[in-house]
Amino acid sequence: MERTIDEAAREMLRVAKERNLSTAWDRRDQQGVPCRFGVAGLCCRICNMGPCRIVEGRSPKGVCGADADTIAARNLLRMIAGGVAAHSDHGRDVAHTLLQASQDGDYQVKDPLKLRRLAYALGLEVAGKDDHTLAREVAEKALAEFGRQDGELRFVLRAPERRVERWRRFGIVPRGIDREVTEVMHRTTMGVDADYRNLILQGLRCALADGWGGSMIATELQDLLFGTPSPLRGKVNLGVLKPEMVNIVVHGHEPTLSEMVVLAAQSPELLRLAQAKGAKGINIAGICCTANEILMRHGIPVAGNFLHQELAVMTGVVDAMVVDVQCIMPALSDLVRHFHTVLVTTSPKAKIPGAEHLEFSEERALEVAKEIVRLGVENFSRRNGQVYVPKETMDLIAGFTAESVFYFLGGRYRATYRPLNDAIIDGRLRGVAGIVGCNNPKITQDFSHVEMAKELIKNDVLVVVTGCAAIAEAKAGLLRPEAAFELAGKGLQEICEAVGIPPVLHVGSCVDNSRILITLTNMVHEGGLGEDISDIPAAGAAPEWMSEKAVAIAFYFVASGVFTVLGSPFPIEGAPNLVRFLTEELEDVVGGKFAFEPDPIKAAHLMLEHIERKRHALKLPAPMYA
Ligand code: SF4
Ligand code: MSK
Repeated sequence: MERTIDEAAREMLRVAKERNLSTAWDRRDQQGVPCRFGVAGLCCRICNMGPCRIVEGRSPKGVCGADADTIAARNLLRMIAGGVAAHSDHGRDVAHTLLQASQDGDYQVKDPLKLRRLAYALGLEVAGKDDHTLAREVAEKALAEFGRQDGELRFVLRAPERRVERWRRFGIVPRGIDREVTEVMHRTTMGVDADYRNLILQGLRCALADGWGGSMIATELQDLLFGTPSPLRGKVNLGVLKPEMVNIVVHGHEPTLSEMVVLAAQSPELLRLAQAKGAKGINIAGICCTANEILMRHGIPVAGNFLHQELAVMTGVVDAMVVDVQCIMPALSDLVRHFHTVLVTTSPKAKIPGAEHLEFSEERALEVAKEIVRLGVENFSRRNGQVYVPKETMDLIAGFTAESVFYFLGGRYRATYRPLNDAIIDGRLRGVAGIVGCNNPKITQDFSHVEMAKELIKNDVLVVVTGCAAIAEAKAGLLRPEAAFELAGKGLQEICEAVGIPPVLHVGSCVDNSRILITLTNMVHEGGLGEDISDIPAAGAAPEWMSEKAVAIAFYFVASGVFTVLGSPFPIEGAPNLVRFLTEELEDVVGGKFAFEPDPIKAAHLMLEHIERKRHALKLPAPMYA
């Protein structure tokens, strides 16, 4: 199997081989054939009577009597809870930051209009309050959602009425974000819930507490604090690193830190210091979702996606890699020992042995960010001369949101979903699709993301992307408006040409998948495409997923009524009833279901078939350019 389709990554993998440096791909090979019990989901180690393994014919049940479906469902639920906890803890941190926002502080309200809209949606009295008073009230309301014991999460009520009714009917409206995570952990402990269907219902409720709770809080409050993105130009891939400049790579997830690093890098005092060290300036670049956050709002260049984190260090020009939380490989601390790079951890939640720890705090945000940037600048003169920076860069447009995409489609002064809905109704567009999620060294890097997107746009499906999928599409040039002429079907091409957008729209980081939920909801409200998200000709995919967060995302999309295809299955294949429930029967419950398909073209066709079925159910005409 080829390791990557990205030329820059190929070059760096050659460097790694020459210098005998280990990468995630090598360590993946060293793992050998994975444990078949782990792959099938048939290993349970939640109590000390075990660990138990289900072996057909020999031990069909664990010591307690739990069968394959129960064990695999419990394991899966714990993955969901892990993902929901990660996204939601991020959301909680942002709410804490919003509490600190003040007129003269490091954090201020950057989108007062959205603040008022959001305050209203949260049921707050808006009139007569200044921005910072209102921001504090919004932050307090948001924080209360985490510890809420009963009732329904506030943002859930933003979903179409039919959807909320369906969730109520099956008892899966999330009550409080922390409560749902806790309940998953309770139900999956020894001797509690043994019914795989009942377990999955709680998994759906917990995932909804992410998509319509923690992640949505993160996205919305980040927009308040750092500004709601709007379309802008940027660049991607390892060629954005500049040998003649101090390079500081920010990696992780929370813009609370990276926004301050971006600001600190503009400080005249640090720029002078950089010059004194012989550098031509300070270059900030991002990896993973932190990259997406600062790209979306400032056009800061992106060095790469998940599997680029080690490759960036190997260029020899990264003076500091600054990380906060999530998707940070502990391998980085071994790797930086071969280079002058300083690895800086900043969160008390994520320390890595061997890294320099400089704790970030919202109270001293800019001050700490300056200390971090100074570390990088000081380090510039310690470069040891072994430098290899690939030339590859690619232009892109990012910064689309539930608000801005359709502002564009509706023309400059008509923020409306009408043109999008009409394009689907008259068959110019077949529908919409979301491609999200990670890289995974088990799969050729970026291959599935890119091939799937090309197949969908060729068939007149407008594609939205987030997270590392978005960076993959960007590296392949699909986020350029020109890609529409090169690769899109005639209908999509006409739309892209009329409004000057790419055929693949970057809508943000992993927590920004909540923007897709709002987009789908707005499409329902605009009218003509049914009364629920599950009526829309739409589908989702995570072709290269690896993180528990991707499991949570996949579950909240399915729970919201979206047919979702994963490039590799959940670890449940040894549990046939559970597989059938998730891939067939679940559609009767929530209107969405899963499919597992490793071939990205076949997966795209599963999505297209689903879109066609939905068009048929809505009695829409055949696609205009079929
Ligand atoms: Fe084994 Fe049951 Fe304990 Fe799991 S909960 S380890 S199946 S005894
Ligand atoms: S960063 S969760 S590898 S998309 Fe959001 Fe990328 Fe997946 Fe992390």
